[in-house]
Amino acid sequence: MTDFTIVLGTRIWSTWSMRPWLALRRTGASFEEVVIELRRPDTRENVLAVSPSGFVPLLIDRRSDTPIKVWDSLAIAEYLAESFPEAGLWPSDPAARAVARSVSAEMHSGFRPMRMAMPMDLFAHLPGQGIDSEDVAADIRRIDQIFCDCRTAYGQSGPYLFGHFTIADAMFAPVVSRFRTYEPALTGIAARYVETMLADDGFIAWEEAARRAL
Ligand SMILES: N[C@@H](CCC(=O)N[C@@H](CS)C(=O)NCC(=O)O)C(=O)O
Repeated sequence: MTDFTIVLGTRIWSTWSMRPWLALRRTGASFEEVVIELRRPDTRENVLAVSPSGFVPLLIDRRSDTPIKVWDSLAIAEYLAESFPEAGLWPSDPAARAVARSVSAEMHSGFRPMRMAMPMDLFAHLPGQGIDSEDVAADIRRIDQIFCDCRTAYGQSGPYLFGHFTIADAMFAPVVSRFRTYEPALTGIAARYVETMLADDGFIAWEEAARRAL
């Protein structure tokens, strides 16, 4: 048995599972996965059997005698950053780190209109659909601004939001998938960042696993 198990929801839909999975993969730790199929009659029962919140993702850390359970995507990402400081899951510069935490929290708690109107469906291609209200358009504009601001201010050392891959990239990865599916108009810097994430090893590995499960 490996030190870590991550419990995920169906890969094509589960944005909240994708985020900490990408962060966990970046740590280089070996881990097992349990996938609970969403949108089934027994989903709730199956999730509640392992997760106290009734939601996935959930991380189980068995490195000590008493396994530690961590639930909620951002809490898992924070736990991994603390457990694997060498993975650089947050930027080392305090100012950059503060912004990375802020945009990650903004993603975690916000963009509800966009999330509702443009659900992640990993392999779907629905250009123009979902972008049906000013609230959705405002969310897209704000995300475009985040991508541009982070890339411009902090992204000089590499292609990710803060140069190297951080939790902020993991938090926005499902948005990148949505942007590929629904094709909203983006500014140049944001569009290039989307291309970077679509070519990311972890993103591709997530897609390959999702495809195998179809
Ligand atoms: N705030 C939570 C949200 C988790 C969440 O909504 N997970 C969904 C799957 S993506 C879930 O577990 N749904 C349970 C169900 O469908 O019964 C997080 O960030 O992890």
